[in-house]
Amino acid sequence: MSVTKVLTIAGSDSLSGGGLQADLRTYKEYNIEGSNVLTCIVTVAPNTDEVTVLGVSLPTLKAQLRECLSKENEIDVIKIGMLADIEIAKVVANHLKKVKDIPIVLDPVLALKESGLTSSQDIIDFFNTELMPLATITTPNLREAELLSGLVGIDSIEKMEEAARIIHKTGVKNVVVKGGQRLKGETAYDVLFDGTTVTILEEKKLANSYNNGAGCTFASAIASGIATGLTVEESVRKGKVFVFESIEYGIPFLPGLGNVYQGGKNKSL
Ligand code: PXL
Repeated sequence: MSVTKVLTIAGSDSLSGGGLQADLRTYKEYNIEGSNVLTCIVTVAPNTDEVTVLGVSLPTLKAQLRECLSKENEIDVIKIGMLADIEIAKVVANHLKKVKDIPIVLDPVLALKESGLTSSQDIIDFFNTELMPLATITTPNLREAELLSGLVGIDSIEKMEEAARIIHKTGVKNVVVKGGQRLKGETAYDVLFDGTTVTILEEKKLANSYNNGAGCTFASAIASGIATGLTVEESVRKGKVFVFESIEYGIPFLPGLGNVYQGGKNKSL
Protein backbone atom coordinates (compact mmCIF):
# COMPACT_ATOMS: atom_id res chain seq x y z
CA MET A 1 0.00 0.00 0.00
CA SER A 2 1.43 3.39 -0.89
CA VAL A 3 1.13 6.05 1.78
CA THR A 4 0.70 9.75 1.01
CA LYS A 5 3.20 11.83 2.98
CA VAL A 6 3.49 15.51 3.86
CA LEU A 7 6.48 17.01 5.66
CA THR A 8 5.87 20.01 7.91
CA ILE A 9 8.76 22.37 8.66
CA ALA A 10 7.34 24.49 11.47
CA GLY A 11 7.36 25.62 15.07
CA SER A 12 5.71 24.09 18.11
CA ASP A 13 2.76 25.94 19.61
CA SER A 14 2.65 24.77 23.22
CA LEU A 15 -1.08 25.42 23.48
CA SER A 16 -1.45 23.40 20.30
CA GLY A 17 -3.81 25.77 18.52
CA GLY A 18 -1.39 26.41 15.70
CA GLY A 19 2.07 25.27 14.73
CA LEU A 20 3.08 21.77 13.80
CA GLN A 21 0.51 20.30 16.17
CA ALA A 22 -2.26 21.80 14.02
CA ASP A 23 -0.50 20.63 10.87
CA LEU A 24 -0.20 17.01 11.99
CA ARG A 25 -3.83 16.90 13.12
CA THR A 26 -4.89 18.20 9.72
CA TYR A 27 -2.92 15.52 7.85
CA LYS A 28 -4.53 12.88 10.03
CA GLU A 29 -8.00 14.08 8.98
CA TYR A 30 -6.96 13.80 5.35
CA ASN A 31 -5.57 10.27 5.97
CA ILE A 32 -2.07 11.50 5.27
CA GLU A 33 1.11 10.51 7.05
CA GLY A 34 2.75 13.64 8.47
CA SER A 35 6.37 14.05 9.52
CA ASN A 36 7.91 17.18 10.97
CA VAL A 37 11.04 19.27 11.28
CA LEU A 38 10.87 21.45 14.39
CA THR A 39 12.20 24.99 13.85
CA CYS A 40 11.29 26.68 17.13
CA ILE A 41 9.17 26.52 20.27
CA VAL A 42 6.58 29.25 20.87
CA THR A 43 5.21 29.90 24.35
CA VAL A 44 2.67 32.46 25.53
CA ALA A 45 2.83 33.60 29.18
CA PRO A 46 -0.57 33.04 30.84
CA ASN A 47 -1.01 36.45 32.46
CA THR A 48 0.89 38.86 30.26
CA ASP A 49 0.35 37.16 26.88
CA GLU A 50 4.04 37.73 26.26
CA VAL A 51 5.21 35.54 23.38
CA THR A 52 8.60 33.83 23.50
CA VAL A 53 10.12 32.18 20.44
CA LEU A 54 13.05 29.83 20.99
CA GLY A 55 14.74 28.64 17.80
CA VAL A 56 16.35 25.20 17.71
CA SER A 57 20.12 25.04 17.19
CA LEU A 58 21.23 24.99 13.56
CA PRO A 59 22.91 21.54 13.83
CA THR A 60 19.67 20.12 15.22
CA LEU A 61 17.70 21.74 12.43
CA LYS A 62 20.07 20.38 9.76
CA ALA A 63 19.96 16.87 11.24
CA GLN A 64 16.16 16.86 11.08
CA LEU A 65 16.09 18.18 7.52
CA ARG A 66 18.60 15.58 6.35
CA GLU A 67 16.60 12.82 7.98
CA CYS A 68 13.17 13.91 6.73
CA LEU A 69 14.27 14.86 3.22
CA SER A 70 16.24 11.68 2.54
CA LYS A 71 15.23 10.01 -0.72
CA GLU A 72 13.86 6.94 1.04
CA ASN A 73 11.25 9.10 2.71
CA GLU A 74 9.41 9.90 -0.55
CA ILE A 75 7.68 13.05 0.63
CA ASP A 76 4.76 14.13 -1.61
CA VAL A 77 4.41 17.74 -0.41
CA ILE A 78 6.38 20.03 1.94
CA LYS A 79 4.58 22.59 4.08
CA ILE A 80 6.53 25.45 5.65
CA GLY A 81 5.29 27.23 8.76
CA MET A 82 7.10 29.42 11.26
CA LEU A 83 10.84 29.83 10.66
CA ALA A 84 11.58 32.15 13.61
CA ASP A 85 14.72 33.90 12.34
CA ILE A 86 16.88 34.51 9.30
CA GLU A 87 19.49 31.86 10.16
CA ILE A 88 16.82 29.18 10.42
CA ALA A 89 15.22 30.42 7.19
CA LYS A 90 18.57 30.22 5.38
CA VAL A 91 19.21 26.63 6.45
CA VAL A 92 15.70 25.62 5.39
CA ALA A 93 16.06 27.39 2.01
CA ASN A 94 19.40 25.65 1.34
CA HIS A 95 17.84 22.24 1.91
CA LEU A 96 14.75 23.06 -0.15
CA LYS A 97 16.88 24.14 -3.12
CA LYS A 98 18.22 20.57 -3.28
CA VAL A 99 14.82 18.88 -3.49
CA LYS A 100 13.29 18.45 -6.92
CA ASP A 101 9.67 18.10 -7.95
CA ILE A 102 8.12 18.28 -4.49
CA PRO A 103 5.35 20.91 -4.27
CA ILE A 104 5.97 23.42 -1.47
CA VAL A 105 3.21 25.20 0.45
CA LEU A 106 4.69 28.30 2.10
CA ASP A 107 2.76 29.80 5.00
CA PRO A 108 4.66 33.06 5.54
CA VAL A 109 4.34 33.25 9.33
CA LEU A 110 5.69 36.78 9.68
CA ALA A 111 3.31 38.18 12.29
CA LEU A 112 1.59 36.37 15.15
CA LYS A 113 -1.95 37.48 15.91
CA GLU A 114 -1.33 36.61 19.58
CA SER A 115 1.17 39.46 19.83
CA GLY A 116 2.46 42.53 18.07
CA LEU A 117 5.48 40.42 17.08
CA THR A 118 6.41 41.20 13.49
CA SER A 119 9.38 39.87 11.57
CA SER A 120 12.33 42.07 10.75
CA GLN A 121 12.83 43.45 7.26
CA ASP A 122 15.72 41.07 6.52
CA ILE A 123 13.50 38.02 6.96
CA ILE A 124 10.70 39.59 4.90
CA ASP A 125 13.21 40.29 2.10
CA PHE A 126 14.53 36.73 2.40
CA PHE A 127 11.02 35.33 1.96
CA ASN A 128 10.53 37.43 -1.17
CA THR A 129 13.87 36.67 -2.80
CA GLU A 130 14.73 33.12 -1.69
CA LEU A 131 11.67 31.23 -0.45
CA MET A 132 8.83 32.47 -2.67
CA PRO A 133 10.52 31.34 -5.92
CA LEU A 134 10.63 27.78 -4.54
CA ALA A 135 6.97 27.64 -3.58
CA THR A 136 3.91 26.25 -5.34
CA ILE A 137 1.61 28.42 -3.25
CA THR A 138 1.88 30.95 -0.43
CA THR A 139 -0.89 31.77 2.04
CA PRO A 140 -0.40 35.22 3.64
CA ASN A 141 -3.00 36.80 5.90
CA LEU A 142 -3.70 40.51 5.46
CA ARG A 143 -0.85 41.64 7.71
CA GLU A 144 1.63 39.28 6.06
CA ALA A 145 0.41 40.37 2.62
CA GLU A 146 1.14 43.97 3.63
CA LEU A 147 4.64 43.07 4.82
CA LEU A 148 5.46 41.05 1.70
CA SER A 149 3.93 43.41 -0.87
CA GLY A 150 4.78 46.72 0.80
CA LEU A 151 1.14 47.84 0.47
CA VAL A 152 -0.36 49.50 3.53
CA GLY A 153 -3.91 49.19 4.82
CA ILE A 154 -5.20 46.21 2.82
CA ASP A 155 -8.92 46.45 3.62
CA SER A 156 -10.77 45.41 0.46
CA ILE A 157 -10.90 42.59 -2.08
CA GLU A 158 -9.37 44.95 -4.66
CA LYS A 159 -6.35 45.60 -2.44
CA MET A 160 -6.03 41.89 -1.66
CA GLU A 161 -5.86 41.25 -5.39
CA GLU A 162 -3.27 44.00 -5.83
CA ALA A 163 -1.14 42.44 -3.06
CA ALA A 164 -1.51 38.95 -4.60
CA ARG A 165 -0.29 40.28 -7.95
CA ILE A 166 2.75 41.97 -6.33
CA ILE A 167 3.65 38.86 -4.31
CA HIS A 168 3.25 36.68 -7.42
CA LYS A 169 6.07 38.65 -9.08
CA THR A 170 8.54 37.06 -6.62
CA GLY A 171 8.21 33.80 -8.56
CA VAL A 172 5.76 31.90 -6.36
CA LYS A 173 3.31 30.06 -8.61
CA ASN A 174 0.09 30.80 -6.68
CA VAL A 175 -0.85 33.30 -3.99
CA VAL A 176 -3.90 33.10 -1.75
CA VAL A 177 -4.44 36.19 0.41
CA LYS A 178 -6.67 35.40 3.39
CA GLY A 179 -9.16 38.08 4.38
CA GLY A 180 -10.00 36.38 7.67
CA GLN A 181 -11.68 38.23 10.54
CA ARG A 182 -9.88 41.50 9.84
CA LEU A 183 -11.72 42.24 6.62
CA LYS A 184 -14.97 44.11 7.35
CA GLY A 185 -18.38 42.56 6.78
CA GLU A 186 -20.15 39.24 7.22
CA THR A 187 -18.13 37.25 4.69
CA ALA A 188 -14.69 35.66 4.96
CA TYR A 189 -13.04 36.27 1.57
CA ASP A 190 -9.85 34.78 0.18
CA VAL A 191 -8.28 35.92 -3.08
CA LEU A 192 -6.38 33.33 -5.12
CA PHE A 193 -4.12 34.38 -8.01
CA ASP A 194 -2.31 31.87 -10.22
CA GLY A 195 -0.57 34.37 -12.47
CA THR A 196 -3.48 34.46 -14.92
CA THR A 197 -6.77 34.14 -13.12
CA VAL A 198 -8.08 35.77 -9.96
CA THR A 199 -10.51 33.57 -8.01
CA ILE A 200 -12.46 34.95 -5.08
CA LEU A 201 -13.54 32.44 -2.45
CA GLU A 202 -16.31 33.16 0.02
CA GLU A 203 -17.54 31.61 3.21
CA LYS A 204 -19.75 33.21 5.83
CA LYS A 205 -17.93 34.51 8.90
CA LEU A 206 -18.58 32.48 12.01
CA ALA A 207 -19.80 34.19 15.16
CA ASN A 208 -17.30 32.38 17.38
CA SER A 209 -13.58 33.23 17.50
CA TYR A 210 -12.24 29.74 18.05
CA ASN A 211 -9.71 30.40 15.34
CA ASN A 212 -6.29 29.88 16.91
CA GLY A 213 -4.48 27.75 14.38
CA ALA A 214 -6.78 28.59 11.47
CA GLY A 215 -3.88 29.80 9.30
CA CYS A 216 -1.70 26.74 9.96
CA THR A 217 -4.68 24.47 9.37
CA PHE A 218 -5.55 26.16 6.06
CA ALA A 219 -2.00 25.82 4.68
CA SER A 220 -1.81 22.19 5.87
CA ALA A 221 -5.17 21.41 4.31
CA ILE A 222 -3.97 22.88 1.01
CA ALA A 223 -0.79 20.76 1.26
CA SER A 224 -2.97 17.71 1.92
CA GLY A 225 -5.19 18.43 -1.06
CA ILE A 226 -2.19 18.74 -3.39
CA ALA A 227 -0.69 15.55 -1.92
CA THR A 228 -3.88 13.63 -2.70
CA GLY A 229 -3.81 14.76 -6.32
CA LEU A 230 -6.17 17.74 -6.31
CA THR A 231 -5.31 20.86 -8.30
CA VAL A 232 -4.16 23.93 -6.38
CA GLU A 233 -7.55 25.60 -6.78
CA GLU A 234 -9.42 22.48 -5.65
CA SER A 235 -7.06 22.17 -2.69
CA VAL A 236 -7.68 25.77 -1.66
CA ARG A 237 -11.48 25.40 -1.98
CA LYS A 238 -11.53 22.17 0.02
CA GLY A 239 -9.11 23.67 2.56
CA LYS A 240 -11.39 26.65 3.10
CA VAL A 241 -14.34 24.41 3.93
CA PHE A 242 -12.11 22.31 6.20
CA VAL A 243 -11.00 25.42 8.15
CA PHE A 244 -14.56 26.75 8.36
CA GLU A 245 -15.69 23.50 9.97
CA SER A 246 -12.63 23.43 12.23
CA ILE A 247 -13.56 26.88 13.56
CA GLU A 248 -17.24 25.97 13.80
CA TYR A 249 -16.38 22.99 16.01
CA GLY A 250 -13.49 24.83 17.74
CA ILE A 251 -12.53 24.23 21.35
CA PRO A 252 -13.11 27.24 23.64
CA PHE A 253 -10.57 27.90 26.40
CA LEU A 254 -11.08 31.56 27.33
CA PRO A 255 -14.26 33.61 27.01
CA GLY A 256 -14.69 34.11 23.27
CA LEU A 257 -11.36 32.48 22.38
CA GLY A 258 -10.39 28.99 21.37
CA ASN A 259 -8.47 26.62 19.15
CA VAL A 260 -9.69 25.23 15.88
CA TYR A 261 -10.66 21.55 16.07
CA GLN A 262 -9.60 19.81 12.89
CA GLY A 263 -12.30 17.64 11.47
CA GLY A 264 -14.42 18.36 14.54
CA LYS A 265 -17.54 17.90 12.45
CA ASN A 266 -16.86 14.16 12.31
CA LYS A 267 -16.16 13.75 16.02
CA SER A 268 -17.93 14.38 19.27
CA LEU A 269 -16.10 15.54 22.37
O1 PXL B 1 -0.70 30.54 13.77
C1 PXL B 1 0.59 30.99 13.61
C2 PXL B 1 1.58 30.15 14.35
C3 PXL B 1 2.47 29.39 13.62
N1 PXL B 1 3.41 28.64 14.22
C4 PXL B 1 3.52 28.59 15.54
C5 PXL B 1 2.64 29.30 16.35
C6 PXL B 1 1.64 30.09 15.75
C7 PXL B 1 0.70 30.83 16.57
O2 PXL B 1 0.70 30.79 17.76
O3 PXL B 1 2.75 29.22 17.69
C8 PXL B 1 4.56 27.74 16.14
